[in-house]
Amino acid sequence: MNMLKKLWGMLGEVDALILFKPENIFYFSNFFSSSFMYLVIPRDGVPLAVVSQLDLWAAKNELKGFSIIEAKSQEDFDKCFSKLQKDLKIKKLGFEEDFLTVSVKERLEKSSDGLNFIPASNIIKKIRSIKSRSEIEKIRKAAKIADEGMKKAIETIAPGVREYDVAAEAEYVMRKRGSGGTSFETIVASGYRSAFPHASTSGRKLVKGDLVVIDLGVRYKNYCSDITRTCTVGSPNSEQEKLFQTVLSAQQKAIGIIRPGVKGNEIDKVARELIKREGYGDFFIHSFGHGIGIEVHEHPSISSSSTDIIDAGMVFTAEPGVYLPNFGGCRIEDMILVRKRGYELLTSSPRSLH
Ligand SMILES: [Mn+2]
Repeated sequence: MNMLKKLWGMLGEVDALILFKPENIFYFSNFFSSSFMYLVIPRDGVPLAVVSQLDLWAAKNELKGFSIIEAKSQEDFDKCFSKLQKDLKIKKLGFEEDFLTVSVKERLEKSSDGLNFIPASNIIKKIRSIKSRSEIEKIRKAAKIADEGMKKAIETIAPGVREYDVAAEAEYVMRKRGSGGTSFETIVASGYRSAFPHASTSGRKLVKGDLVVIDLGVRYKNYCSDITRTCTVGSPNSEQEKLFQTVLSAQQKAIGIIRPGVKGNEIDKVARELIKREGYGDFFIHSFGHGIGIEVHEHPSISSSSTDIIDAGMVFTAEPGVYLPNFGGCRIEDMILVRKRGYELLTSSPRSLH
């Protein structure tokens, strides 16, 4: 496994890695479980999965290349770890410092002897941020399904239609196209509510002249998509047009500089400066974008403080937004795949207000 080679190259002296986070387990094993389990991946030798009875048959069928150990109780999980530490002579254990709860860490400490815990989360994040060809195909499909949902959402917009009608129509179409569920709660935010960057979807009825922000995404084979469009109900007025053109130019100009070697904060800065010049500087209150993959938000970060270095194979969103209280908001979000020379857009819904 290519990613394991990368992992050991970056993990230094670590003897083994223990993983509890479902998304990390999936990345290294192709097995997704929401119930408690862990993987122990030794630097040398066969990796192991300790699973509950609930996951036993699924794991035996799907967890290729792993030794499967069943644990029947919490004590069992701990005893297994104790035995593995001895058998594999683990002295330095890589672990997920950004995920493990205090109580699980205490259990590991209790059931082990002379063990050093080495933080490994940042290394795993970096490895996961460079997508393989097969991951890119799944993300591409997730993005296509989201495009179809967006098309339906925009078609549904009309005076008198409720926000959750729009969300329901989009989600139905996406399910029919193979979505495994939404990657986050679909946002349809209209009128004054469009100025809330993380608005939920309500029963508000659309009114002629409203700005409507639609933000949606799906999971396809455990990979996420995320896209946002902003529309008006009926024709836009000149202020709405100016707001929209500013956000769109900021997005396009910033996307234009994407290539390997650029830093997250350099991309963010291009969009932020353009928005500031147009007088909306105080109202772009979130980062320009975020990595996306097995999780809807992952490495890298495209924000004003991010020194993450962009590289080929990364997938992230480009989503500037401006939110004017009592007027409305506008966000435009697309998914970008970084190529050796430049980038490719994975989402393709038309960008227009009406
Ligand atoms: Mn997003």
